[in-house]
Amino acid sequence: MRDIRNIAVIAHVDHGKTTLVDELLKQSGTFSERDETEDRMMDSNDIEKERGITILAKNTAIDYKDVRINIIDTPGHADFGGEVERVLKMVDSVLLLVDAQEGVMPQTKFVVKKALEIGHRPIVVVNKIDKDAAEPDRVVDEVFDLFDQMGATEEQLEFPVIYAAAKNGISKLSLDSDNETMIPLLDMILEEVPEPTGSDDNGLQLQVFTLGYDNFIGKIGIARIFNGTISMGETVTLVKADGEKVNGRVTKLIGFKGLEKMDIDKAGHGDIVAIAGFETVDVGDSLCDPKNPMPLDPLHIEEPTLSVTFAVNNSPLAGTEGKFVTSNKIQERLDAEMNTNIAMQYEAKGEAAFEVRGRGELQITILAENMRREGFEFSISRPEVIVREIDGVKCEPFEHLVCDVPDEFSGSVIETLGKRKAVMSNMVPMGDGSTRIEFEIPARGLIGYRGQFLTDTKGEGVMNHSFLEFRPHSGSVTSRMNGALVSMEQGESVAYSIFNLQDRGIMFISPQDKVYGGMVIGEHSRANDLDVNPVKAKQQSNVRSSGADEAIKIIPARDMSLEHALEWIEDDELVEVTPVSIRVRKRELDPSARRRAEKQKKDLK
Ligand SMILES: Nc1nc2c(ncn2[C@@H]2O[C@H](COP(=O)(O)OP(=O)(O)OP(=O)(O)O)[C@@H](O)[C@H]2O)c(=O)[nH]1
Ligand SMILES: [Mg+2]
Repeated sequence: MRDIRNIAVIAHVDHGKTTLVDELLKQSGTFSERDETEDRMMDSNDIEKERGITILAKNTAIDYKDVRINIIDTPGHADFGGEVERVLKMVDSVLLLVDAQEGVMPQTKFVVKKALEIGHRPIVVVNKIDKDAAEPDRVVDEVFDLFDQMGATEEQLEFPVIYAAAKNGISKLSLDSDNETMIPLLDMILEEVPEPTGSDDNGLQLQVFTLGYDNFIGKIGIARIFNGTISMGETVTLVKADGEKVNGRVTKLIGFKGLEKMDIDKAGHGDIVAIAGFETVDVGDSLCDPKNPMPLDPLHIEEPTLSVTFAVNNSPLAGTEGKFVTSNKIQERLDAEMNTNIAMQYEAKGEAAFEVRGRGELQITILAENMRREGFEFSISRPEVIVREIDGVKCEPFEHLVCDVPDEFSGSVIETLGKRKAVMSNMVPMGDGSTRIEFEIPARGLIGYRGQFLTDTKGEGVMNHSFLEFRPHSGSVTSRMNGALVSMEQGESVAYSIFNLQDRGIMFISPQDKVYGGMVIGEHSRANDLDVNPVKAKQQSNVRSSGADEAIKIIPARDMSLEHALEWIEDDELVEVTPVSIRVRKRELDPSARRRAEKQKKDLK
């Protein structure tokens, strides 16, 4: 069988993984002259394209000097760390990208820890050396120190280094080289990445690391073959994580090259292929030789840290905008999600609600965003951290937070974070008028913080965080300072009322928006909630008004995106999500019930 190398590309968010894969695809001659190529080709789904981030790990393959190189591009955002964890076992080495200016960031630490644990010896790619403020030597030192802290072996500490400007298609072994291609990196992959172990002569052992779906052929498992061969039409044994075994026939065997998929007849150990014919296949399952089924260890993924409740929408506008609104439909959709995404979990809570657990707000928002695009309607509660009992002690997730802020704002950032129980662990001037401040903070303290951070730094700060560990519960943290403006009427909002209300705070609605009693239509400038009437029209009088007071000026409403709304809400509020709208509402729509609930809560304290 052919010569193979398997690698994953891992890094902190935006350090250039997908861009690097583009260049490897282009420069290995995978495309013909006529093929049109675009940027970040592997970011193929709509939300990935819109946001310019990778969400799902995806594999591709290139042929270079007669060697097949299978490459898995992974997401860098901390919320999708589960995707990275599960592919690390499928490869024999990793390309660890580090931005030549930003250096080691929270998610760099996370992916390095996981890669070293598995025993990989990473190839370190110092990327973006074209940046003016690049300091490649400093970054290599940082990476060395990080490996050392993470308990790297001697061999892992002697990692190969290569410098790159992926955007320009350049890689070089030393900074003074004038090479203008990716060839040095491609050669390094052939030299440094170990060949797959195992043999074609052994019984089949293959593990599924991601799932696909095709309308014609059904569920597809994308898998690495660790031992043996697999052929089209062959009967093999599917072994599930719980040990259950089912025999089935391979109805389709698919190979990868570049962005193409093609039918193949046979594949051998070390290769990555897609297989159809097993409707019950899940991530982590093995396919084995029916004569002697020896499944591979199930994939272990770190537990979720955050939960929210997805519930059937019961607002007065329920069912008017969505296609799928029932509890059954929502549950089916969540089942489908958890099948392919082993970093998420859900549990039914009563009749019409589901507690969905994930790694962070973005992961949960992306699921919700996908669902609304598919026509779902539902409500989401405020994210809560998952508390775990460890040795009899109540523990909560802590995060490592790195803030890069212009010097003049560092004081206010430290102060606000202090109230959220963050402890500063490091502070260094970055030389360009900004400071890098590192904190350890309970994940709870980060909920809803991003908006505040952007305000505190006039939009110039950059913050990044990544899961650290579970630690003993750290006491209460401050939450939203402002109350809500709550509608007391149902109907369509009127420009005249909004004009009169906008002195009271920041509006979330525009004239002619649908509103209902209990819906939150804005943020009050004070701490308490205020019931207001946004549907009241101007009193008609017989006296003709002078033209002047008709030209009222409406301040544009704050754009409540799903993310924004989720960050903003408190425990007594919900976000109503439909394919058309994102609305914020009180859990209790009825004002007197709301007051009673509030009073009860105060009495309990
Ligand atoms: N200056 C410079 N910019 C680069 C380079 N490589 C990538 N970029 C830019 O960095 C940004 C992020 O690139 P991506 O390839 O999407 O990064 P990524 O690591 O795949 O990001 P995630 O998948 O979201 O973690 C894009 O705007 C790229 O154009 C480089 O070598 N130099
Ligand atoms: Mg990417």
